[in-house]
Amino acid sequence: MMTLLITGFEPFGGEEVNPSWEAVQRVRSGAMNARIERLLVPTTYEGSIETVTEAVVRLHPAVVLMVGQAGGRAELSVERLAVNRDDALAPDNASVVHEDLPIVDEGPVAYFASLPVREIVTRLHAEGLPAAVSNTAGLFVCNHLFYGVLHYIATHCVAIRAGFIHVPFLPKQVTERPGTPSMSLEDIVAGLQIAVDVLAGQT
Ligand code: PCA
Repeated sequence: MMTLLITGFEPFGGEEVNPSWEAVQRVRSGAMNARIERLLVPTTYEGSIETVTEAVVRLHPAVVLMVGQAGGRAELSVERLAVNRDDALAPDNASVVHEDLPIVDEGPVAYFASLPVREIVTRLHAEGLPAAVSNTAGLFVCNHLFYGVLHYIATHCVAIRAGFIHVPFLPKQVTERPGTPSMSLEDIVAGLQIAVDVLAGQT
């Protein structure tokens, strides 16, 4: 039985919900041979990577799928790349701001996601969901976690595949933001479920 670890983030930036965690809680194990473990990650530079790597040590997952909110994006973004840089004006949930800092001193410039990003996007399109391969997960806590987990995997020589999907705001988050895109929780959950099914089917 393979374990798939799927993570979502706490609300941040004054929001009451984070669609990533709302959706992650509703994703089900897609295949008979797959077990899903769900994990809530703090939206902080400090501790977010460790929260996930501790769960990796405890659960020995074959796949780690991290999910975060990308307010303003209209589609499910399957991230291709994590870069070794924090640089955001926004404070994290511990009121910490990181301006132009490496995540890992002397670490590689970037890591590719080790998931079939193109195949996941193709499957999402086939099910009628707006989705795209994205080449930037931003330079805030999501990219920080994504890079940190890929670096952990690379430096600990563990055979784990890992990737990141950014999801849009929920409709209730944009009621007072005219023109800002959103996606229903139902569609976000359906999209994550497809990604999980692709990954469970491959391992
Ligand atoms: N999105 C933020 C951090 C937490 C989240 O859900 C980001 O894109 O960096």
